[in-house]
Amino acid sequence: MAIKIWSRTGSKASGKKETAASARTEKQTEEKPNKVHRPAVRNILVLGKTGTGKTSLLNYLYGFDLPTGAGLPKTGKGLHENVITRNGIAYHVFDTWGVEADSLPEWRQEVLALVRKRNTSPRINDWFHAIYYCFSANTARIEEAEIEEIIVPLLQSGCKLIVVLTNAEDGFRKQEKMEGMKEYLCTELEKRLHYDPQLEIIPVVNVAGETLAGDIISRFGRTEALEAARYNLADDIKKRLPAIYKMNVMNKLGAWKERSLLLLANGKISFVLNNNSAKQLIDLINYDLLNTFGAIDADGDRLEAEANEYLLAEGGRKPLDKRWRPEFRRITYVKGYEYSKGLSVGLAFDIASGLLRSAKSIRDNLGRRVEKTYAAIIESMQKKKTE
Ligand SMILES: Nc1nc2c(ncn2[C@@H]2O[C@H](COP(=O)(O)OP(=O)(O)OP(=O)(O)O)[C@@H](O)[C@H]2O)c(=O)[nH]1
Ligand SMILES: [Mg+2]
Repeated sequence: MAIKIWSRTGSKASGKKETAASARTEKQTEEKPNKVHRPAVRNILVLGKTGTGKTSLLNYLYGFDLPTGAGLPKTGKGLHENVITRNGIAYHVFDTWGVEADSLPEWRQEVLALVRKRNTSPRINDWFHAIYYCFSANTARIEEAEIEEIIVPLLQSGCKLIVVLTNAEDGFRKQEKMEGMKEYLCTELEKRLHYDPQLEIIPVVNVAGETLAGDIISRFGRTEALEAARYNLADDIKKRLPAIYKMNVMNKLGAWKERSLLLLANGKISFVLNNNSAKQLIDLINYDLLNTFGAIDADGDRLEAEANEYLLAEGGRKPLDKRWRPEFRRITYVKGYEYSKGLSVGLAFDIASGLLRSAKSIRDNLGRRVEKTYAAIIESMQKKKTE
């Protein structure tokens, strides 16, 4: 089970391996001035029962000044989006309040629908960039329903959760309590999941204070929590981007094929100038194919730029690995030109051999060429993938 438990000093129990190559890229990016813009949007979701320190956690991690504690209006219970702009970043904060164990099943629908909608978006801007689940180490209570209704379904839908144990300041049997919570959580998750969940467990003190004996309690856990969020987001980007890109490639090529076949079915073909009409049609189809390849490339670049905004923001040093779209390396503008040339050469050959005698033969012939080109492009993508 890949549950990473953070120590108070912030080192992970299962340390990250650092290769020479990754160290090199880090160094390179450090030397270069950071030209990448910061992302303008951050979506954050905080879950947990009432009084577990969710709002305090947001204030501590992101420097907000949201009202916490007792005396808050208990109307409007549930999930709320709050937009807070700080240092040019719009934080879309989804905080919850007043949630008790008995309202978990109804809360579950709302949370899961929201997370699924956002995290399947092709724009990184829409995703949740951090999801925290709070338990208080004071009460040390973890309800089975919280695991069953919220944590497990979220993990199953591919989310990464950061479990925060709030109120982690020293206290009567505090360490023992926290160990117990971690153990209970791990055992319960192992029972329900049959793969490694992406989960971090981080002890945090959200508010500074004083013990009864007059000792100062300082806050801690911020660096660890933010680092975990950054690590999770980087992993999501790495895993989701190729699929998003592939879907876009398929959609764009499919649309090109449909447009071309429609053009061939309805395009004007002059009986006097059969061969010229055929050339004109294939030129239009070629031009469209080149544009399609250009658009695919541009979309890939835009996706990469958006990913790097997030990866390089707030102290992140590793840009997206340049090989993030390897199986689609053939799908480039240059390759598109080769395919389009293939269409023209094939046509010239058919004209020379006198194959195109009627409008119908032109339509059929060119239609077959479009289908063949489309199949060849898709096949080349799949071949590259299994190589
Ligand atoms: N000592 C200590 N107090 C904390 C900590 N986190 C939160 N608190 C206090 O616990 C109380 C509840 O915190 P909130 O942040 O309002 O809790 P919440 O989860 O947002 O509660 P609801 O909005 O009602 O769901 C407040 O009085 C906080 O000051 C912590 O880590 N240590
Ligand atoms: Mg709150």
